[in-house]
Amino acid sequence: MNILEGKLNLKGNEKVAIINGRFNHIITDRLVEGAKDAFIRHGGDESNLDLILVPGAFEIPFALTKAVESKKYDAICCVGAVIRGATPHFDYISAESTKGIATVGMKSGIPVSNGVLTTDTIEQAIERAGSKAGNKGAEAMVTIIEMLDLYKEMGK
Ligand code: INI
Repeated sequence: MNILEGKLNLKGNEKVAIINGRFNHIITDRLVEGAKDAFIRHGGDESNLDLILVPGAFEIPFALTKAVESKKYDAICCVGAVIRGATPHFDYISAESTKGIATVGMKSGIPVSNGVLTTDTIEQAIERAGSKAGNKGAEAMVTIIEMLDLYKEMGK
């Protein structure tokens, strides 16, 4: 059986963007740090890493569309933090962000990952931004690194 599975090595010439929804920036700054650290640790060159900042998770799919259209990037990692409040706003923002990233990502032809946290509490977000439950920004970066290599193996 031939197994196709991406490895976690970058060559150093890959152009990658992180798109960060700044809302809840105390959390999202940590996700960006995690993503950047993972990029460099896996062989990426920091000068090939762009950080695109948008106001909140809702705006991520719009910036993602522009970033894909620019054809500047080999892969794009999205991060943000949507934390439940007292109103239904959380449901609208998290649904639109998730759906938008998936829709644009699927049509993009390049690896796109979703590192947007959707949590009930700020404590849950902190746990996922570099403490008890790891760093979802780093995980989202590792995901696009693996997918980049898989696409190569698949003959992209
Ligand atoms: N944006 C977030 O990224 N996280 C949130 O928790 C959040 N809440 O709770 O309101 C949030 N709202 C802003 C939203 O993303 C848009 O920037 C805003 O609606 C303007 O379009």
